[in-house]
Amino acid sequence: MSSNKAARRARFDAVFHSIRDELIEHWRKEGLPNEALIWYQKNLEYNVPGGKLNRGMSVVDTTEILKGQPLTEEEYVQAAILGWCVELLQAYFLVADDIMDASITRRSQPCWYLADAPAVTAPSAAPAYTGASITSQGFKHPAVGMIAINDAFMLSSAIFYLLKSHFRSLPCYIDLVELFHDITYKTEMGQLVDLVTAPEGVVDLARFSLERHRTIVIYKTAYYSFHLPVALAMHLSNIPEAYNVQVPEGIKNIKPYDIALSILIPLGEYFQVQDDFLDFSETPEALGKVGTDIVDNKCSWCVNTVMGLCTPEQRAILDRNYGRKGDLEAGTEGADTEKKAHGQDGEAGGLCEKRVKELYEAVGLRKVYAEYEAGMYKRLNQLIDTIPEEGIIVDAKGQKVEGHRGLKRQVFRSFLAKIYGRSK
Ligand code: DMA
Ligand code: MG
Ligand code: MG
Ligand code: MG
Repeated sequence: MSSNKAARRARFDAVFHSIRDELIEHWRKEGLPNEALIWYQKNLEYNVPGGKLNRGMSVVDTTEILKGQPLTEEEYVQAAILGWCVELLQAYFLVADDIMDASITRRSQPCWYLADAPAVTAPSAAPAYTGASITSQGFKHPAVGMIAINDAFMLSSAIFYLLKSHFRSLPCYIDLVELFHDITYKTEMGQLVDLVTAPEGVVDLARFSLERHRTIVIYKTAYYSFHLPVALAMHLSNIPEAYNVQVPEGIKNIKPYDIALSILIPLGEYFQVQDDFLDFSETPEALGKVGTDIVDNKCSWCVNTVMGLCTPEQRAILDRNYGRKGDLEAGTEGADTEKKAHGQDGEAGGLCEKRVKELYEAVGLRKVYAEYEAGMYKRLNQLIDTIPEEGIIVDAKGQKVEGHRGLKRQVFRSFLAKIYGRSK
């Protein structure tokens, strides 16, 4: 990490610490018991700050690009709080997603539902809450387990608490609240389509298609990962619903939120195709999570693409081995291979998964992916080139309107640069 990047991250992290303390302080004022405070703090610390933070920091970056000059301290903190709200939303989805996908690790640590429960049950060991970080007590605790379901809800509810406490007096408050509600709903729709397309134990590749894949990834990933951070920054920057902008051909009336959406959705689609490909191609060490898509019978970009490339013989191998734990051909599929399929040693699957991966290699999926990525990069850049570089708002006569900010091309360029060619 460059020192500039590390400094930006440290500044962003500092805002997390202050909102964490604010949330815990609220619980303390509610008079809740110490065990609950300790549990909630660990939930926040374990699930919210440990990722790449691309989504959260994009709110800050976008706000800065739209302003065209450094943010004041107050503007920075506002954008960073919204950024952490996006990270809280992401944490909420991931805690639930890992339970539903039967995942093992996330961000190089056990998934929250499998993690050691905070030390709140052993009275002599439970430390008094001091506001400091919780450190390991050096003994084995029971796992968090299904309390993780309520923990996920609380990560989501924290967003609305923070919006109210920091933004209630701003004109954009209701836009921010509605945006979080609408995008949450859309993401949940996507998660449902993802899950019903991949029923456990009912393997039927005929129900998959790249069209179904597209619906899944737009809803489960693109809206919250790409549209949400940019739309939040646009509302915070008081960008209106529609305005005139000077383009080389004259004056054009634009709808900035619709235009942003038209680029951010394909960007998000591309991002989830990367996630699907990395699930197959990367090691758990490099990725920080064990890939589960093949064993989980997921309608992934990989399986859909391979279905379009393989011979009837290869298709039969796929039909026999996709979505299965253990080794079907040796007759060991089922409950006793469960552990092997989702083992604790970082090994994701059994022989069925291995055969599917060999097939992916045999049809040259890596090369097809590289071509897809190059093509998508080109297409996205062409789309981005249609946005005015400066986006200066003008009236019907072409006179600059002061006090408002317009959309800028650099918002999208910077997003694409963050994800192009990623391997994590
Ligand atoms: C994740 O899809 C989508 C949401 C809304 C969390 P996924 O299951 O492919 O994600 P991951 O590979 O990170 O488990
Ligand atoms: Mg998952
Ligand atoms: Mg999932
Ligand atoms: Mg995935």
